[in-house]
Amino acid sequence: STYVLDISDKSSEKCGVLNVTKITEHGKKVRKNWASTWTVLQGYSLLFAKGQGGGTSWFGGNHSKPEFTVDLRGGSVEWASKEKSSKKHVIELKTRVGTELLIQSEIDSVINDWFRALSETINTHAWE
Ligand code: I3S
Repeated sequence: STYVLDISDKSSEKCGVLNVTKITEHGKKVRKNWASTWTVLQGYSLLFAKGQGGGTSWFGGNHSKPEFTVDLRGGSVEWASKEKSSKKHVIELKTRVGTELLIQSEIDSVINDWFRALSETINTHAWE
């Protein structure tokens, strides 16, 4: 794909480095693979780009190539139960097409801000 996300775009609502893993794809359980991931919330899209060396390298440039995009429309977000992960501060994001992701940060304020932003996006947009 030649699509390049311009992270300096003023329409970017939120971005940062989070720990992310997919746990379900198209309704099927997949093996966890936690990775430090550059994450951008843009409108109702959540874009992920895996960073090298902990993710900070993405801050250096203005462009990163999204590796994975999630459409938040019709999805849901909640705090993950202890059964889903032994980590603390874990958000469980479910999409309409049956993808489930866990999103985590060790930093309370960071993950709380993301929880708020994702909830607002999911609850604010009107879906057909
Ligand atoms: O839900 P699980 O299977 O306990 O998740 C853990 C495993 O994915 C583990 O990897 P391997 O089983 O491939 O070695 C990860 O290292 C852990 O981080 C996973 O658990 P947490 O509780 O960290 O999400």
